[in-house]
Amino acid sequence: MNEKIQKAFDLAVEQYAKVGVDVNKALAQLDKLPVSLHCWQADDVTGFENPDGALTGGIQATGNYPGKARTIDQLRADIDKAMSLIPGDHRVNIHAFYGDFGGKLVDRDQIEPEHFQSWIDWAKEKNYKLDFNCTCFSHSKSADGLTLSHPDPEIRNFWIEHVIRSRKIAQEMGRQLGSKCMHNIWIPDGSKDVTVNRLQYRKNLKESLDKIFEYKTNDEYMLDCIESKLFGVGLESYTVGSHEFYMGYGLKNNIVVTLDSGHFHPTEIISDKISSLLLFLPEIMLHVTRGVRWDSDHVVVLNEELLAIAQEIVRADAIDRVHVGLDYFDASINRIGAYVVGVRATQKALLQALLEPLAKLREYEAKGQFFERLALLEEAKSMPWGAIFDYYCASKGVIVGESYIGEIQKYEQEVTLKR
Ligand code: RNT
Ligand code: ZN
Repeated sequence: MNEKIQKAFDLAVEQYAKVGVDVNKALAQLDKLPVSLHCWQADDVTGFENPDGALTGGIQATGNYPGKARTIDQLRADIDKAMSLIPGDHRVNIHAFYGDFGGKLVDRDQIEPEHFQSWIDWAKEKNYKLDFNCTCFSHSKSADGLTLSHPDPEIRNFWIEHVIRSRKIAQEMGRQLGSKCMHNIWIPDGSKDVTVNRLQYRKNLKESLDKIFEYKTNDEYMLDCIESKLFGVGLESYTVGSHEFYMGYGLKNNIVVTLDSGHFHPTEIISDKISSLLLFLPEIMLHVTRGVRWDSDHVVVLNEELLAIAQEIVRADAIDRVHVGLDYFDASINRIGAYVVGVRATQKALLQALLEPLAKLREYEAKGQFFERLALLEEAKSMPWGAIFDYYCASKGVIVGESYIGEIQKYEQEVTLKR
């Protein structure tokens, strides 16, 4: 351990002890908080089913930065590189159209666990755990913006089959890796303009989900999650799977609700939703992203809402019940850098939350000492959590501070720019 890092850490530990915070305990908790890295940042949500296929479904990756991953090996190498610059053990979140199809066209209603075996083997080798998603977009059968809520029962059945198969794959991932795989269902369904029969599409979606969940999976291996949305690009006027829809469905059927921080009105935050959902659902899933003016999926940075999300998880004693995944796709900057910035920001937020003088704050609050609570919250902001994060990185053998920029530049020169 570098002497200066150790010294700064020791001083910080003393300072935290004064406000009743046990730094080593906080670090042990941080270690138990994996972040799920979304595989789709490395290739602008292209997947391997059809490398020339256009991204549809009302989501967009803007930018044309060179070096995107075009093969499974490239994508895995990029994730490995990002992981090497992130302290701790983490998860990788895979979408169904990233299967290892060996150049063959395997349609969505044909995918099998075998198409994901090489992902599982890679994860085993690298000590990652996996999460999974069905892919209900970028496909000819979703071209009109409708999938599970489609008026045509044949199209609905196609997507039902796809989602059931995806759930089986998730279950196999969880079984082989010995860690519950979170399987997320997000569909783009909606319409560009005024929709009259809003009820009918939602009925269709409800029935499709009922059929999907008729197939029972093993909760130890996988958990289903359902993700709502406010609107999509080109689907601005109506979204079938709205927040109310999925919250209702999730609460009624005991299915995990995914809160994506970009899927609400621009001033609406997800941090304050966590404690409510936790009272009614056993677990929740987060998709952490950064919207700028709209659901733009910018790289996550350490801002007020990210910190508030982390604080809510910790303050609600829910680190075992809230799954943190990232979900952004910025094609305008170095994509590996985008991963590292986002994960490190998330970990910094979680660490700050774990280092909060919570016992004292709770005590002040319970006694109605609100000036004291405010003052301590303000002081906590400038406590030396940075020294603790540096120590955490160093103790995990990961580059400390901004020096990782050079590592990414080197990888760019040696690898991604040569693609
Ligand atoms: C889209 C949703 C969804 C996707 C991924 C690719 O708005 O956020 O989670 O980003 O499934
Ligand atoms: Zn999402």
